[in-house]
Amino acid sequence: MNIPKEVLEIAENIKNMKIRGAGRIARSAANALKIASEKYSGNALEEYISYIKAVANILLNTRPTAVSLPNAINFVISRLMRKKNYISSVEEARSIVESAASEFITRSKEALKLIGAIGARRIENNDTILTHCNSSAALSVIIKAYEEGKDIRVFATETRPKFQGIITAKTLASKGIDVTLIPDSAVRLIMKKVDKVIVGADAVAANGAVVNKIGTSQIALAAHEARVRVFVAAETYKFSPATVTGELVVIEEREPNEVVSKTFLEEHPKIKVRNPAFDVTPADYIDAIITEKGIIPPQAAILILKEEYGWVISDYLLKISPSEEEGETTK
Ligand code: RI2
Repeated sequence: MNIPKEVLEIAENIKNMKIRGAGRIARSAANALKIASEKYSGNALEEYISYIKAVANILLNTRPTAVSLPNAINFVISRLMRKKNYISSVEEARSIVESAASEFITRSKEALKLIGAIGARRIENNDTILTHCNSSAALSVIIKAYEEGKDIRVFATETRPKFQGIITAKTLASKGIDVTLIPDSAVRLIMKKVDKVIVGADAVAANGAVVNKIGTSQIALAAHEARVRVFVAAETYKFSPATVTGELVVIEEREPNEVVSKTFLEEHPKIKVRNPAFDVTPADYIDAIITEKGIIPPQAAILILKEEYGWVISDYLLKISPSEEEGETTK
């Protein structure tokens, strides 16, 4: 069964960052599964399941860091696999996949709104906020606070090398919010004027560490030094169940030509260029994580993981320490 071209296009656009932002990546992946399911033309159940799993694998291999991507795919695939023994037709399987994908997309959009409403309560009149990169979750908080009538100012970092901060600045300006774009290197100087830092997340680990756009940890360090509070806005599907068993989040390293031109690289073959896309901010430098379920201290990330992914975590734990009973059955 061929993979539909629309699905391959979504995968390619996630890879080349035409589709970007952890939440949007997750919704696009769910949508790609839905499209793949709708376009399946066969009528063999086992073949349909292998086809959907193949599509899931293509999507999983696009970008490694944002855990929202595997969580979104798991949300859909796990529903299919749990009911696998009770369904007998492709039609039933398709309806499970397609409704799970739609449910994920709806929940994700609702989560963004809730984060805005919950997070905005922490913004005070006259606050000056600093944000980094382009996070829909962080923007939801800032925009909601403004819509509630709070007089706020925002500093948006450019976010080299891909300048997503420009999207943030344009979005805020279009809403009428007072926004100033600054180079990433100006953060420590500007921090003196900042009341709160609000950023998004690509992954939240079980120990409360936050993986977000490269530069976030430097910002958190500067905020810590200046006693400025740091808030992370993140939907619960950005929490990483694999980290419960000590797995580390893979930090994506992108092409050097995002940092300097291809010509520069050719002309200076002795200059090495690195382009890590994310960094890790330890829980100690984060005051709170704003989720759609409420605001938590980063140290409580494990509670969210237990609540949202209890069953996934037990699967991981079983894999690393098979029970005696299981050990015997594999002999
Ligand atoms: P939302 C982005 O990654 C940024 O790191 C941003 O903070 C994070 O995803 C979360 O974005 P990239 O795709 O889901 O630009 O809040 O590499 O929109």
